[in-house]
Amino acid sequence: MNTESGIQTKHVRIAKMSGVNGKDRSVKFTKKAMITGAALVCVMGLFMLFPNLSGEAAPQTYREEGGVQLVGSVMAGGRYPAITVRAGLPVKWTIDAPPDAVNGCNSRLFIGEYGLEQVLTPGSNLIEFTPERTGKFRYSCWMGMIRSTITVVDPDTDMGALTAKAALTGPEPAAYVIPAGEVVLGKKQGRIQMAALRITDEAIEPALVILQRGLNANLVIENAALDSGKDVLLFPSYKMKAFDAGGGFAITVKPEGDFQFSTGDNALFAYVKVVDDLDDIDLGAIQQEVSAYRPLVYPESHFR
Ligand SMILES: [Cu+2]
Repeated sequence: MNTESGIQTKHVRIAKMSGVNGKDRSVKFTKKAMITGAALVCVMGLFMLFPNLSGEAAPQTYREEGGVQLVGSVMAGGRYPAITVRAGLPVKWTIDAPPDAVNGCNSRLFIGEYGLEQVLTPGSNLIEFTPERTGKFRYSCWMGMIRSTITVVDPDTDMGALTAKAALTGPEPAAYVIPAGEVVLGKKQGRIQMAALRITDEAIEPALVILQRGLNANLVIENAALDSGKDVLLFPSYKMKAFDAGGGFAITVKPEGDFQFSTGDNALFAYVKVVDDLDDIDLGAIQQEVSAYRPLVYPESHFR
């Protein structure tokens, strides 16, 4: 293969910003010149991602710890999760919101029974209350359009069966913080944008990708990992798996909303932030948002 068609790497300092600790630090951007079309077809698996519009709310996870009921659920764009808890014990309810699930309609939820208002942001959201009386209580978004229920059962109900079932079918938070220090921006070339990444055994580099909304994007992802668990990439927002055909992945997507992706072994995660204008971004805010985002592990059955 023509050596001139290989990947060139250069590090460009393009921004100075204020770090989280208040000190100025420079952000390193990795930009790689793109591979020619011929080389791409030679070595990489080509994948097109199409949005999955039907988000289903997963069942809850449940366990008790120190007299507190710990409930976990994952929300979908058009649906709130229904939960079941026991009366008399305090509840700590974590709602994990996938990046594409929060919108103007569902971002504020009201629980009338407990007089609670909660703002939901992508990532982990904690709601605390103590249910005193049994029954089925409705909660909804601020407009009353999206509704779901909190079912409060008798204190002596066995919650075991519920828990076991949920563990098999629901996405669960991963113990992983996406490293947002290094960033790659989509590079506009006419009517497409491109970004080059690399997978090693330690990380997806960079793990933060910023793309412009609605503009077709080519993600060229080199696979330099030795571990075969990195030969598959998972795109849960698209219910899609991509396979390394040798050398890496070439992913085409028309991004409409943020999404995460991970290696097939769910050991490494990356985040794609989608913005209206690549030339007008608040990088520090995006890095903070992505650092706080808790990635989700989806069950095998989620993918086509
Ligand atoms: Cu609403």
